[in-house]
Amino acid sequence: MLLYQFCFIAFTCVAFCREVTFPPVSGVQHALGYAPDSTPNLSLDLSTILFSGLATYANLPYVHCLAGDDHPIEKYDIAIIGAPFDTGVTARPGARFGPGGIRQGSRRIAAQFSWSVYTGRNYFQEWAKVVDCGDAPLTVLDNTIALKQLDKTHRVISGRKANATDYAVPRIITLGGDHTTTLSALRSTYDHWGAVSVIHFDSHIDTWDPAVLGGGISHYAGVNHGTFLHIAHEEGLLLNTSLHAGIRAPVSNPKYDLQHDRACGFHIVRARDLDKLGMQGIIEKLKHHVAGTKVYISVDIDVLDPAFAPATGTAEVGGWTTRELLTILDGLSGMEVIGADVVEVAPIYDNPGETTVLAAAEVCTILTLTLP
Ligand SMILES: *[C@@H]1O[C@H](CO)[C@@H](O)[C@H](O)[C@H]1NC(C)=O
Ligand SMILES: *[C@@H]1O[C@H](CO)[C@@H](O)[C@H](O)[C@H]1NC(C)=O
Ligand SMILES: *[C@@H]1O[C@H](CO)[C@@H](O)[C@H](O)[C@H]1NC(C)=O
Ligand SMILES: [Mn+2]
Repeated sequence: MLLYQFCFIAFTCVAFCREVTFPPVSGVQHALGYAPDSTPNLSLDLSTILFSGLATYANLPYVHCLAGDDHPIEKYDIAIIGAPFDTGVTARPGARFGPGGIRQGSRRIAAQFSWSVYTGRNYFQEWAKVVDCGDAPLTVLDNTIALKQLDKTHRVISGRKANATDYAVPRIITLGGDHTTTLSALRSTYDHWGAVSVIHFDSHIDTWDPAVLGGGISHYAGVNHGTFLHIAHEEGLLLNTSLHAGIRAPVSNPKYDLQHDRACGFHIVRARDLDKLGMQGIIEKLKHHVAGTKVYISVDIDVLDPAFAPATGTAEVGGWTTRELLTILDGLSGMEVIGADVVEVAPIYDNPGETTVLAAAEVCTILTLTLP
């Protein structure tokens, strides 16, 4: 009897179950990029699907920018390069995984879907060909060698002919990495463009004299994420029209540190100055201060409050919100920006919602547009 019932149920199911057809996954994803008046192509064409394959920044094409001379590669105008280096950090390590984290945070960003509702512009479809060059190969065991490898990475990537004719050489946006990595970028911009004004978004001044921060231990220890701007000044890479934005971390010696900061060519806009000046006031102050000079924009993600960017090496409370930073960065377009970075992203401290890497990915998108 039992056997009979079982056979009956099995038979009726074969005979009467609905045939459920799920739409092919490629069809659903294709529809994201379709014009409103066309019908999605539900074939199984897998060749043009977004959000799959390996993660490049913003689904941009990967180019092996560090290939040897015998290996011809596509031309580009703006190169994204990861700098997985975090042994110059003075607190929490982990920014060596920053480039991968920022790419993960950018999975939903794509050229075909990037028209800004604020500016009406598409960060990836203007004059420039933007590509992701992957990460620089940096040894994790020797800072001196790693920074020389990063210097050379910048030389090779910026040493090629740009795709567009207006600019002779490509420009670079670095994904850090701790802030020490900005030193290599500034050496490279100096080679092509001379000394620059740095607009340095950070909660810390990062101009500490190596004699104060690390150099008392060894010369080697004096090259770190809190001294790189001192070293850049010493090497003559900076104009005295540089400034910090978002500063709030305490200093170790108010007289010496701040005087020294001015001697390195910096003016300070503090985090709470935003409360008085408003965002437009901050934008005008930054633009006015660097007017007429070539500009490098460096964004330490710790400029944001830890509520918006917990995943960083030296978090400081009382910072700007993500929206405030994005508005200020949008306001900086139109200057002559010759390079940029977003650094100090240490994904291990991020939350399950990926708050920090999402913010860093969006910052990088706007930086792409500030390069005119
Ligand atoms: C749909 O894509 C397939 C594979 O690329 C192509 O052969 C076919 O012509 C496309 N159909 C339409 C209506 O565009
Ligand atoms: C790159 O250069 C080629 C040849 O000049 C041009 O056709 C193409 O539009 C350029 N690409 C971009 C994205 O500017
Ligand atoms: C900045 O440098 C310029 C040119 O070298 C010089 O004329 C000017 O006095 C300097 N300004 C400050 C504040 O040091
Ligand atoms: Mn910093």
